[in-house]
Amino acid sequence: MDSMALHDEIDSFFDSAPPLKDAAKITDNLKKFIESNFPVSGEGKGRRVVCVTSGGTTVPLEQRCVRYIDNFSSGNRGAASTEYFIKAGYAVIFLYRRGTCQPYCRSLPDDPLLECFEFADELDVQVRKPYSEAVKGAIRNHHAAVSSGLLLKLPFTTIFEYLQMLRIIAISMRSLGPQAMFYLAAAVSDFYVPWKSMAEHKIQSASGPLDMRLMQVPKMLSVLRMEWTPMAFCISFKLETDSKILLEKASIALKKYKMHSVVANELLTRKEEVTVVTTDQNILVQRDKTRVDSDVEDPLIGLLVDKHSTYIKESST
Ligand code: PAZ
Repeated sequence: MDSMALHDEIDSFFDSAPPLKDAAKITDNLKKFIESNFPVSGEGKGRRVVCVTSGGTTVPLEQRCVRYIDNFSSGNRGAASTEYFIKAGYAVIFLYRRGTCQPYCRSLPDDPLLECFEFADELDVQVRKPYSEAVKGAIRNHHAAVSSGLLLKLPFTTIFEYLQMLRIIAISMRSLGPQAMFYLAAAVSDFYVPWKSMAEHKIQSASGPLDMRLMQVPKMLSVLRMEWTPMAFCISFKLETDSKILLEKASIALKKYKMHSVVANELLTRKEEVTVVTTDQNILVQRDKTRVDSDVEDPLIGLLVDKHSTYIKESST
């Protein structure tokens, strides 16, 4: 597709999308967050800022949405990566799907409120002993990250919200130059129903089998990379279930969208290993299997932070 046709598709996606609620508030919060980590008066010096996207986007089938198409993403990758970026000194804009895994909460049970707490007496609630350390750790680390201005959490649900928010974030991060990074781990829908051709009310089953045409979601990666935030260091992800095509597809995405690296992963082994695909090499990154509590995000973020440092150095010469 030529660039003009892509721009037309992108414009028509945004023009017809339901307007984002709270867009002005989100823009204002982003401005404050970026300014506090990278002051305009700081002569180009400040903290690096990464936008981590996490979890899957939904595709509504009705405007007053009863049904939607969803995907498998748990948000574990984005939540874990956020913790390691903050540990490495980054400020993180965490663009996440509502209800998915949150930073510092990975060691809590799925239903922490009911599982972790009990009545101490008739009135007071206390943490149950087996969860005491996990709960204290989650509260301590989460509060520290948010209150020291290192973590800004922005939730989305639909593909419409996600792409509108990503664009606002990218444009807000433009002033950071090469200190900005995108780590695009969200599982973004490839197909959607345009808002204008979507049924307003609940689709009726009495009308017989459902025949619905889904349009392709315009690929915005190249526009993010070349126009919204042209100096940022950009990492995208490629997920496949067929290992035979994974690296080839990642390498195509690297070139097509001019990413700095593409992290390739397979559905079943994604928690064990990933391959970082760059223009000159493919680097296999694995979880430390000698430790039960290790994860692949730890070495992965270490590697990407080093690559980002090299990129910043090269950009300034
Ligand atoms: O969210 P999660 O931890 O369950 O899975 C992470 C992932 C597989 C969604 C991510 O690593 C990824 O590959 N995201 C991009 C998916 C895609 O190709 O659209």
